[in-house]
Amino acid sequence: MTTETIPVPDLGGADEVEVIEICVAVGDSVQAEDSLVVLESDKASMEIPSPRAGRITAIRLAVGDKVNAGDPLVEMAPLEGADAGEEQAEPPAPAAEEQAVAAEASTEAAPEPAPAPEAAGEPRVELIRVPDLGTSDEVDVIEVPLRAGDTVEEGASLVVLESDKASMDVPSPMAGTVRSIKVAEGDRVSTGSPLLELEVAAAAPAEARPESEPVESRPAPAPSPAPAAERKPSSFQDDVGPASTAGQREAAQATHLYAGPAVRKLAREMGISLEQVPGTGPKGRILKSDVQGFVQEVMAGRGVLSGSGIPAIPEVDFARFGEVDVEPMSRLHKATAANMHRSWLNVPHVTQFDEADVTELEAFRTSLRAEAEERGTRLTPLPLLLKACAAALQAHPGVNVSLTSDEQVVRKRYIHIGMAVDTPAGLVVPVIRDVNRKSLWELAEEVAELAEKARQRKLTPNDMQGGGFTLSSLGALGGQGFTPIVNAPEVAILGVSRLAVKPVWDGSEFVPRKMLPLSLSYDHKALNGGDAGRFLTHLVELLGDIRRMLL
Ligand code: CAO
Repeated sequence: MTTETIPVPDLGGADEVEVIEICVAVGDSVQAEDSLVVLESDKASMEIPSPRAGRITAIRLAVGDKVNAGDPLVEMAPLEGADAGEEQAEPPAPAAEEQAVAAEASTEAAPEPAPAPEAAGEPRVELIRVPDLGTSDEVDVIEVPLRAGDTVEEGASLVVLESDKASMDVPSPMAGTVRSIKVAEGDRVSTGSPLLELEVAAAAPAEARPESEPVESRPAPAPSPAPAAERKPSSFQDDVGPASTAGQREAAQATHLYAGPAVRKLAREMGISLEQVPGTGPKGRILKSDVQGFVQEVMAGRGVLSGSGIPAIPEVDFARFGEVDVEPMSRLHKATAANMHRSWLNVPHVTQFDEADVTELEAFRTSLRAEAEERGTRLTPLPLLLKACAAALQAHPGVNVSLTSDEQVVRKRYIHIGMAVDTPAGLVVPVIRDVNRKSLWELAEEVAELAEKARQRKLTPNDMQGGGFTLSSLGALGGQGFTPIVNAPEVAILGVSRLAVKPVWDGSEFVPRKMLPLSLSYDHKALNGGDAGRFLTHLVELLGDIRRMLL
């Protein structure tokens, strides 16, 4: 079997052009004109079509390589059998300039030879035309970033043109001020079409050229190397991200992600997936300003969170609907919001509900009221709940764990429980250590002490670290149940709502019982429903009969 090396074609003078996508794999059968790779300079990107049909036997470059004309691209063997039947007549090799990946120098728009200045030192107006596109086809104007009066540097993008195969920035051949713009987005232009008039300072280098001397004509860029009709219609290459497999490309194409090469390059440099960036250009095209705006939103903490792909909530001018007061969020509010959001996005939450019959527990607690007063403390349900949670965690150590990013399970031998405290400044979660080793009175004192410290904003970072489980009691406020957010990296949190006297069937009659609503939210990455269910059922049993804590 004879194989042939297919080289990188003439790139119109561009060198060191980056490979951004390889469209074929070893073993693939390709037809003439099928795309082999996509190359991209800072000004244009372009599919390199196969010059003939064949089967790929080796790929000689990789994504990220910088290549030059003549570098080996792929090895190809002739097609055999049925595949060979599909082979079409070999198309004429595209002209060198038709295959060009535009380099900055080679894509310069062509200025009209200038009329003689009326007086030395006066500015002159250059009519800038579409440069040689290497094809007689018309291409779309997809972006006109300038307005009359804008100043441009030499090399700045004047317009972005796009064919069905590629898009390219047309850089300005010289510095100047835009006098008028001759095209609009959506227009179709071809080589030589007027683009804009540029007022050029008298001292501009172009003026030094003899009037009759045409602007140097370099090998032309080719947004459309061959008439569209001759090419396979599937590709819209420049408008999809550099996906590496056919499946990814199809998926990307399905999303109709429109962006020019400079925009894609900018996004890549900033580590942004264009799929996250809402496009404001025609057909939803993503503009440079969209990428920049997106970065600003993220930096300001308003935009999409890292890689989540969640579209940002649009900013609303609430004052349009009535009087409003606006004040900055406090640091605590911001920290709580960030923690909640992080946990909400990272933790697959499940919440399980139950009710504990705390009739006896409440009777016991009430019986201790006088003693509590003597001790100068208050015995709310919370210390008893802490005690019961500690016993349940001891019996179900799988709930007292954290997962690490390198897929380890950290089992904690200590039982430290966080307690959500509602303060005027916001929510804080001080941690009570070694709950299992402390008496009810010690816990009651510590709860009161930490709650007071929290309200006076005197908690230290150390007071709020090291928890393995959290208790969030809204019982004093009311409510029948809620779904607390796991305080990651912990994996479970117990929500406690207001106890209510309810009729409970005891087997022969309904009896009034004090029922305490509980909701256990857990991280389904760490716990399964069975683990969480066993833990909550055990906790309900302990609260129903605190003598069981002695077992
Ligand atoms: N059902 C009925 N009454 C309850 C109750 C419940 N589940 N839990 C507490 N109570 C009662 C207490 O017994 C107390 O009554 P007495 O004054 O008659 O003793 C009263 O409600 C007030 O209790 P408290 O709130 O002062 O004390 P606590 O120990 O129950 O809670 C603390 C302490 C710090 C946890 C609590 O004040 C608090 O800040 N809770 C809010 C937690 C929170 O915001 N969670 C949500 C976080 S996620 O957004």
